[in-house]
Amino acid sequence: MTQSIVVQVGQCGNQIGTRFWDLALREHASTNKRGVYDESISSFFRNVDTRYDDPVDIPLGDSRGKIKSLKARAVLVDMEEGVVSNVMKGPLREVFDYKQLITDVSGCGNNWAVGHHNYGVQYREEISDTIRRAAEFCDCLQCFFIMHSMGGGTGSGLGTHVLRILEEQYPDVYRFVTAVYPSAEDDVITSPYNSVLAMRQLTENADCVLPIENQALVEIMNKINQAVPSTKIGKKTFGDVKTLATGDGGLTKKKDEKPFDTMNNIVANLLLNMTSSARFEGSLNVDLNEITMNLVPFPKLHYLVSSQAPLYSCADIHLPPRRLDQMFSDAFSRDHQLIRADPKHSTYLACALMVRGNAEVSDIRRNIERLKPSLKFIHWNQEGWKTGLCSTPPVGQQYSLLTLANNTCVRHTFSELKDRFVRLYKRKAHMHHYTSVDGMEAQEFTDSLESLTGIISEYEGLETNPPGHAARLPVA
Ligand SMILES: Nc1nc2c(ncn2[C@@H]2O[C@H](COP(=O)(O)OP(=O)(O)OP(=O)(O)O)[C@@H](O)[C@H]2O)c(=O)[nH]1
Ligand SMILES: [Mg+2]
Repeated sequence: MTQSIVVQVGQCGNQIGTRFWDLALREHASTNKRGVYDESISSFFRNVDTRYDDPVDIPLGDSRGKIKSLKARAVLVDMEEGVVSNVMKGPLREVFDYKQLITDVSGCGNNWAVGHHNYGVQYREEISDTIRRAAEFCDCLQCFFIMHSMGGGTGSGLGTHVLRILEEQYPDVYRFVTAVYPSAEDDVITSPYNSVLAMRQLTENADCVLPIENQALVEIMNKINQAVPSTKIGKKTFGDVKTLATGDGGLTKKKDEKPFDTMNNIVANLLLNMTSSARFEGSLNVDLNEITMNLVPFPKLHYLVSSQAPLYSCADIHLPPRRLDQMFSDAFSRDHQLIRADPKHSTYLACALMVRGNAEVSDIRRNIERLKPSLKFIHWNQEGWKTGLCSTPPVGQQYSLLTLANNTCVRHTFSELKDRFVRLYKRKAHMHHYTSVDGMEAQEFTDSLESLTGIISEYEGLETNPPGHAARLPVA
């Protein structure tokens, strides 16, 4: 079994990370009833119980005291103290030890350059050492999962500096990035700069990026709330409703929930589903390295659009039934995507279907055949499907589906971001905050814009090349 390390950077990265660890513990607690430290748990947790072969205490239900013997394979970085110190005061405090934390006091003030250049240089060694310590606890380190937002300063700036450190020091370990893109109404005025500067680094140094738009998360949440009104859940009008946005059964209780938690639970579920075959046995496992191998045909075009279904599940007859086939149809619809885009109207370069729970390979094949006529695959990869089946379903559900698509629709999200960047950049507004930072060159703005424009036009080129015409090959 291989292991992965999560590096969570900045407010958003740490808040999403916390939801991931909480829900991952919930999953292991529900499947590993005897509380034995096994290979499944070892992929993301290490055992600090010195009686190695004895059962360890996995935090089941309310027995919070028992968490002490498991530590997350995580590194928490934030240049403000608030979020990380809240984590260390909260119900998950025992999952991390202080040697895994790197914090400062002042934050990066929503400035990519401060995170990337100032703190990047200042904390480089400490970050390398902390990651090395986490890596030394692994027998076979396969992946890093880096989580951060694009719009602020720490996650986008220092997060992408961490990515460079990983690229230099662990060139053979896969780097998956979960990147939260700001919505147009974001309260960070400089978020287009931070996002575009960070994107150049993601394009250059990541193996695979899962872009997520906050606006898409809000829309998914609204859809869930419409279908499953929370007041009714409170009054127990419905049976045991499970939605992607609730974290019931985790260590965090309702009263401790933070504003972003419901949105972050959706992202945490994406990561749980993506890593399920690394964490559980399955009949048709998709190894994490197979994701990049199968879904990334050109090195820089490694942005994967994700979607999940069902958004909620409930045995109650008052809710529309969500049959297995419906789950496949839903996952391809616009309103299940984690970015605001419609993959059905664009071109697939490849697509992974990662199913968990009570389903057969034949169910997957049948649905591929059924959906195929409504989807446009690039002419040189008409059979570009990768399928996985993990027999362990998410907690409380019969089955779930995660799709990861390399689809040209992602260019619309990037074009919107580019427009917002250009609006500021053509007036050089706010630029002095960046260029006054040691190590930051004005040239980085032009280079980053050029890099983004390149990605957009490569995806565009693949969409407009009709079959039979020699495709303009993306630059490697
Ligand atoms: N989905 C989600 N988005 C978040 C969360 N926290 C912040 N954001 C978004 O992230 C962007 C701001 O980035 P932060 O992560 O707060 O910034 P940071 O990385 O801590 O950087 P600085 O505070 O500038 O040093 C905005 O677009 C916020 O809407 C979160 O927990 N979940
Ligand atoms: Mg912050």
